[in-house]
Amino acid sequence: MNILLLNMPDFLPFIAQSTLKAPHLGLCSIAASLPPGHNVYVGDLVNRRSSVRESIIQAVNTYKPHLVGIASMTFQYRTARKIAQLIKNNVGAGSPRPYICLGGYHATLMHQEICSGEDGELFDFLICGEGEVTLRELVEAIEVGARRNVPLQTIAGLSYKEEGMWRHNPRSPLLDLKTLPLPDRSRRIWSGYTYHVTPVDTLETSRGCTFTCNFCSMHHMYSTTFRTYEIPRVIADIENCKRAGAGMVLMIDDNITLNPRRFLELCEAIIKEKHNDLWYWAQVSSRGIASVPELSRAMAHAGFKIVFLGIENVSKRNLEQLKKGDIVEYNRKAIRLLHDNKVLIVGGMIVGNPEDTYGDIEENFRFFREQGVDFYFDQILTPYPKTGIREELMRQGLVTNPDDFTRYNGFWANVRTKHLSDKELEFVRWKLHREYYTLSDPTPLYRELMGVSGYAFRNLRNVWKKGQLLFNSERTVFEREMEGYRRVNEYL
Ligand code: B12
Ligand code: SF4
Repeated sequence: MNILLLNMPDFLPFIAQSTLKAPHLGLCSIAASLPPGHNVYVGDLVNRRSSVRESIIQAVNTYKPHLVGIASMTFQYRTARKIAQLIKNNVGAGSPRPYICLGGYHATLMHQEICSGEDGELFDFLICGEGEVTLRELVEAIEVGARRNVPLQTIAGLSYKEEGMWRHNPRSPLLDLKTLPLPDRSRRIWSGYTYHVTPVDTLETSRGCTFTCNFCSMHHMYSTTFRTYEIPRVIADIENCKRAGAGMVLMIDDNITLNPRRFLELCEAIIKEKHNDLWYWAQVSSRGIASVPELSRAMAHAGFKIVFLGIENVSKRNLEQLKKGDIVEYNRKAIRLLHDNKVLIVGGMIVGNPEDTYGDIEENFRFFREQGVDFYFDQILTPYPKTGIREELMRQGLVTNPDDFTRYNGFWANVRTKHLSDKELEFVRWKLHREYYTLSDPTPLYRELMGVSGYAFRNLRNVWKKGQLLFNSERTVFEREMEGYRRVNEYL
């Protein structure tokens, strides 16, 4: 049987399409778990953004899939449904239409809603939660030729149609990670995954997180659990990334610092096995970094040059609202420890909390500047489906866009605060980002590490951005920029 697994191309509008093209790991993990004897092809559309339609048509005509699996986050779902439609209507004339199966975050959160509406016509199957075992069982059930006849109702995590009606089987228990084979990266049909020009790959060392931040979609996937891979398995996967040509590896765990001692052990193993010739990136928590001071040093030696640090907010009231706990002091300590060891920081900031005024939002930018955070990843609080914060904001009448999920990526405002409209929130975030980050001097660590060329590049951009304001009002420049971003993820 031929199986084509596709990941959606949609990306964050403000990140230039060429900056980061990181491959989807879940599909390679699923590919490795499928029964032997099938032809499995993984097509990640992140590096086909300029030719999505042609690439799909070509892939379907070349590989003639019997089953197409589509992976989609919530904001990518519009593209996912268009691709399902394209395959259903146009492709493979003369050969039987492939089964189409949707998986990933949006399917997991919204399978009931998708199947009960018109979109139920677009898909043959939906899979909730982890896909490795459920898709394997589905493939066995529909295997062409072999006719093994596994009844669909026994496949945990599967939604399927019976006599035209959708049925939703109970979710499967969380997988024992020890049973999962290493991801199979050799199944990728397109190459060219890069961070700027460096070849990049992804790997995971754990799944899940035991915290309960109420803006996070994690809990519907893994509940509040934390499962880890054995360290030798992670090292073997790093070797596979190297073999696949990676110069940089993104460790895509939700919270790799949940057990900081284990992360320390992993860094030591990377050093011992001499894999610290790669660049690594991870999402880290300030609590984890601050609680084991020697961790930052080990990370630096292991090759972590840059990390994403969930700083989120400087206001205790907002942190409380986000169910994040009081992490302000941890944030300060973590920034210092990472910088002492010359690890650059992308700071995550969430603005647009119910009580936020202009001044509250500016306080966050000021904090980032004072603390010397190197890059700002400022997002607007997003009411992702089925999250606690969505319910809370809906109850308070603060969700201004409950339905158009294409805008659910942290960049657009889908909420208002008690003091700022959604439009104003977008403007305030844009204005402060320019003032405090884009137009500011690079941090001392950035200058030291990036040398004259990095510094000059940032300054050139700053001069250009300042120049725009000589002839136009701030509002005009803002509107123009946003107009450009609106079209970024329109592919089909
Ligand atoms: C790594 C990551 C990123 C990386 C992506 C790099 C990359 N190419 O992998 C970066 C930092 C760029 C990123 C950005 C964003 N991310 Co992100 N990201 C993650 C993270 C931490 C891990 C994803 C991952 O690879 N997991 C490991 C693999 C093995 O699991 P998986 O992808 O879930 O796949 C499994 C199942 O979902 C399922 N499955 C998946 N696809 C399919 C398809 C089929 C056919 C089947 C059957 C099954 C199936 O089976 C897989 C194996 O078990 C998740 C949180 C999480 N743990 O999932 C958030 C997460 C996916 N991101 C999220 C969001 C919102 C974003 C952003 C929109 C904004 C933001 N806040 O950062 C941007 C969007 C940019 C983009 N297009 O990628 C949300 C999605 C919420 C939602 N409702 O859609 C999550 C869940 C974070 C959260 N805590 O809420 N992200
Ligand atoms: S710490 Fe991160 S992964 Fe864990 S619940 Fe909070 S936002 Fe989600």
